[in-house]
Amino acid sequence: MAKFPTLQDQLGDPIAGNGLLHRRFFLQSGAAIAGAAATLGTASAESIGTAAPEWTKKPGAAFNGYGVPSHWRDNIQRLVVTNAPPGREVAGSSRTPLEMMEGTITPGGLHYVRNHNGTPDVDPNKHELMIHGLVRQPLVFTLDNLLRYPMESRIHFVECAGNSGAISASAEPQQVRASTIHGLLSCSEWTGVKLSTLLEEAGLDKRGTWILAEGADSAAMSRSVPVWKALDDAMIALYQNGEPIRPEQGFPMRLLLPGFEGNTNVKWLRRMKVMDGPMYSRDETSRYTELMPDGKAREFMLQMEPKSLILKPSFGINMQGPGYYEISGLAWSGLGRVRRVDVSADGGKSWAEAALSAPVQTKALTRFRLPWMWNGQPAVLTSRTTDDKGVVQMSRAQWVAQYAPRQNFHFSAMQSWAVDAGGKVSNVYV
Ligand SMILES: Nc1nc2c(c(=O)[nH]1)N[C@H]1C(S)=C(S)[C@@H](COP(=O)(O)O)O[C@H]1N2
Ligand SMILES: [Mo]
Repeated sequence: MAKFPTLQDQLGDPIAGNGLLHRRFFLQSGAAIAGAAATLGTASAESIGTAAPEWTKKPGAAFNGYGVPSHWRDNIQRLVVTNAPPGREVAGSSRTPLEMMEGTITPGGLHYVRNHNGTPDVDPNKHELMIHGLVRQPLVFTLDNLLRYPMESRIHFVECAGNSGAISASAEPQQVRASTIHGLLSCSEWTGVKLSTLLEEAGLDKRGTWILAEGADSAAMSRSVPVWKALDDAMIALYQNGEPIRPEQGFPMRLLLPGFEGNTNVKWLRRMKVMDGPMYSRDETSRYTELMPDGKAREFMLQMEPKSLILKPSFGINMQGPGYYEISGLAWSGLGRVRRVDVSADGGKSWAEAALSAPVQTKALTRFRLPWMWNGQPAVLTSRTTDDKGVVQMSRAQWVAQYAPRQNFHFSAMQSWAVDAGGKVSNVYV
């Protein structure tokens, strides 16, 4: 008699410590996956048939102009964090609830927000973008002008230079959700005009090596951007996930510098001045540099390093007893594409390569997954990514050793989560 393969047959034996299984489970045909999933289901339905609930028997809600998420999930909210003095709460951030989400795209309403002086209410009919300095002809664009240029769409993450740092740099691991630590990170499909198109029209002077980008908010946030980046993949973004860019992301236009630290992605962009060197503006001298052990500071660390993060499980997302689980998380690199993600369940002693969910795009969040048969014993989960430039994510100890004490910008080290025998997940340093 033919014997159906059991879940264990399909999953195979663990390939790394504490029950990590081979990623091929996710690469196999749907049949194998269906077989495994069925084992988590039950044999009889309670809501289909005579006991069917109310909503199956009467008309549903009417149409509306702009939909909102299910009220059953209205606990999925950005986490507002501000250390500003009373009355100055518009300076601070709200963080994307990464551990409550799936896939890789951040809906507009959950994109993290980092503001230095609040979100301005910019009138798109009055806003202007000026390109001047070392150019043949200074140009001023309105939104309507820009909308007539050729556009392109690309999926990219934006990550704050301060992401992960303040909390990960603390001496003791803090017991907070992944998004409290790492939630200054989001990923969208951005649509707009290539900056190189506008710079070509203005006519770049050969002496132009840097461009000062300035926002129209009352912080007048400004950062110097190297010309090579402006001519490479920089965009004046006008749309975010298909809708006009949200006010909090820079409506009506922002500078998008894929893979560069968040602060260089100037929102409510009003001016770009071509110069023969960096401006050393307040926003780039008061922050975003790293003090080295020898007392010198590292400046213009513009590209975000490869990074990965397990979200399921993570602090607050506990295990529901021994058995089959999918470990899942996000990986990204400001230098290019994610090439691989390795996962450990024994604090880095042994590793298994995770499956990457397609498409894997450059400077975009990438979802990784790995099957895990948890035997109910304590485990320490960690992930480590390598990008297509061959750069490998650092351990916390390696990262900290690069700098003088208490540095916390551009923190890109590995995050570890301990699982205790009861399935409770906590933040640990390994
Ligand atoms: N004009 C302006 N641009 C700005 C900021 C700002 O306060 N004003 N904050 C910067 C910082 S520090 C970051 S991390 C990103 C955040 O982008 P987001 O709010 O769309 O997530 O915007 C950058 N651009
Ligand atoms: Mo930032």
